[in-house]
Amino acid sequence: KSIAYIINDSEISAGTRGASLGPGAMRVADDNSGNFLFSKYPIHYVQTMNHLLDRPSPYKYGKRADGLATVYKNVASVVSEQRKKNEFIVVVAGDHGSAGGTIAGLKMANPSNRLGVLWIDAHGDLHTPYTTPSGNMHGMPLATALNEDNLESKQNEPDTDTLKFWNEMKNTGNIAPKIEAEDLGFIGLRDLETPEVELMERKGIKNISVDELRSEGVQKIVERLEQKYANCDELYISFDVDSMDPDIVSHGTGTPVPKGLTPQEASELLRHYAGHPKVKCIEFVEVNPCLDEKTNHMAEVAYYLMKEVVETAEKKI
Ligand code: DIR
Ligand code: MN
Ligand code: MN
Ligand code: MN
Repeated sequence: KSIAYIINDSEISAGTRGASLGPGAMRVADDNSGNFLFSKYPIHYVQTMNHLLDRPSPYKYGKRADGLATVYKNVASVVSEQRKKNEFIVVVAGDHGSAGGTIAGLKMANPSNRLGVLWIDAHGDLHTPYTTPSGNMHGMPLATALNEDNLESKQNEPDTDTLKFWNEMKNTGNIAPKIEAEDLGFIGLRDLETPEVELMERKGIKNISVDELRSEGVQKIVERLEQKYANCDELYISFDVDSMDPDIVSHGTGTPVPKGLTPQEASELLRHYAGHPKVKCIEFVEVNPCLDEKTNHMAEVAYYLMKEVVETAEKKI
């Protein structure tokens, strides 16, 4: 039992280009630091569909849904294979859209495991083609995991092709849903649209705000979450770097939102979960070096967090 890196340069589901360069920028940070952490364990690559970015997508309410359905299958199969070997998995991906495929892969490896998800993000990523304000599918991965259309908050009339691919994503691995709403937790949300808020209210899904985390302290928060995930067999942590404060991490991400976590708060959280016996996979997404106001700074911060995760996980494997 060891550690497996999964690198997934997919960026077909963000509204701004450049997130496919995030994993590479983190490898540059590794190289510059002299740690060569990426050479320490095997890297498994996910086949992207990034060539679809070279033309406009015909799917208005789920842009490049055709490609993302394929990416879901690709990432799910790589994740599932490593998870079956009981490796501790570190996923470094482009935009967040493919994370629904990561969740599918974990569930496919152990279908009888009750899987919990902790989503650290400025955004809820709970949209569906029926509710999306942008058509960008990085706003939708959690709805695929929950097998949720959110018709109760319907805003759009998606076409049948979009819905065909959407249904494929929800059914990746022929398991739907992958997770239950009660096993989903959020930290850091501060940019939600009404359909997401309504879905969270209907399902009782809660967010721990940046202020709450700061006033209570990370240790209190993780104790609270311990009870929430008590009945889960396995836990997946998805870390969107836009959870962090853009002023501190030099806006190096596609959809920055003010007043986020400090890198120190992120570090405390991630180190806790990297050492947690139920956590089998941690994912880093949405580093965009094209947008960084300070050369490669976000990638360096994300790389440092990943390094702490790897070094902490090494003690438990
Ligand atoms: C917004 C932004 N909720 C959307 N979502 C982002 O377009 O669906 N997710 N940035 O990461
Ligand atoms: Mn996200
Ligand atoms: Mn986000
Ligand atoms: Mn917004």
